[in-house]
Amino acid sequence: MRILRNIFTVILLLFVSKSVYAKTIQIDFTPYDSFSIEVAHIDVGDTIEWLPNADHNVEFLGGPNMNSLPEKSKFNVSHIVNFDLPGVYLYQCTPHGNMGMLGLVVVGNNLKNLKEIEEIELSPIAKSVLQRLIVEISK
Ligand SMILES: [Cu+2]
Repeated sequence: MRILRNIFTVILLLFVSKSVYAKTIQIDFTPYDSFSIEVAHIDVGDTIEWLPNADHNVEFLGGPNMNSLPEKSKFNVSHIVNFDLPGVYLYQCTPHGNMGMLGLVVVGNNLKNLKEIEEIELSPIAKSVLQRLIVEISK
């Protein structure tokens, strides 16, 4: 019986510690029409909160599951997304995406869909910003 209880305790601890260690990071907007963190590295299960802003928002263009991307944010409302799928996510600010206001989220250090992310159609300026951010991933 004691061994059963010990096993149960270990399972419980694993479960609790997973939720305790899940982090939330905040991303803000800079005065230069960019995201305060352009390449965010997070663990599976972590959450990102984009702070409310009147001029900028968050619109996902790609992720590990292209059929189910996080929803687009509204202006002036804090936007909270929990990332359960490992892989790379690309997002833009809707009004400033063409001028390269982009961000990447790398979940679980997993780059399996990076090729698909690189192939997403963007304006020429946004494309060069994306190339710069991809270089930053490996730094
Ligand atoms: Cu913007």
